[in-house]
Amino acid sequence: MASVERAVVVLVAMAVVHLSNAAVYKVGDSAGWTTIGNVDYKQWAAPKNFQLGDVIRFEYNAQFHNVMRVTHAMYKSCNTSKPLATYTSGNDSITIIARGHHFFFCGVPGHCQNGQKVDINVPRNLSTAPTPSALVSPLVPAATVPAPSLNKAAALNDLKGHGGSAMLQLAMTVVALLVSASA
Ligand SMILES: *[C@@H]1O[C@H](CO)[C@@H](O)[C@H](O)[C@H]1NC(C)=O
Ligand SMILES: *[C@@H]1O[C@H](CO)[C@@H](O)[C@H](O)[C@H]1NC(C)=O
Ligand SMILES: *[C@@H]1O[C@H](CO)[C@@H](O)[C@H](O)[C@H]1NC(C)=O
Ligand SMILES: [Cu+2]
Repeated sequence: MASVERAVVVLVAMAVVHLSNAAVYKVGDSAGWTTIGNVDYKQWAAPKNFQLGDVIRFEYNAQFHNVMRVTHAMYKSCNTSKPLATYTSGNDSITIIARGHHFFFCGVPGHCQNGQKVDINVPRNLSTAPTPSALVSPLVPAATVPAPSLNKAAALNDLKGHGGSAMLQLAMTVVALLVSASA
């Protein structure tokens, strides 16, 4: 039974990778994750259109740096006392599986204060599909659309407009359920 569940998890994970059109972003580009050269990570992140399933890669010398995922409050105050997660490999790939802000900094004393911190934001709103009416109107005449159908239409838009992020969320939910069921 457990092996069947594991097989399903693997299949769903493969589907997620296939559907998500995931991009890989190396933080700081060629500079990497460092305090040398005063890399402006806010400026690095600003123009990026992060999506669910994208991979954020931190490359750094593990003798001098690390990566901590933290809350917004800890991020603002560079508080390293209780990170949500800590990465120390020197080449850490983190897949973004939830919308909203994901805050990271280097936990080595002084480095966050020196600007070694980055906020990866996947916007929560879904209103970015390019031509929603063109996609929806052939399915249901606008005048007769009741409220529940609007939700379905929005989900459909999300699917078409964002490379399957609705499917991605569904798959993630299935994975979470299976993992908790087998734990
Ligand atoms: C850092 O965060 C911890 C845990 O949230 C908190 O107890 C502590 O007071 C914070 N320290 C500072 C200096 O803000
Ligand atoms: C980091 O890992 C990725 C694969 O996850 C690899 O392509 C890349 O070359 C690695 N970088 C270094 C500096 O080892
Ligand atoms: C929704 O997304 C659009 C396009 O990315 C953005 O311009 C807008 O500010 C967002 N609205 C909210 C409330 O986040
Ligand atoms: Cu550092």
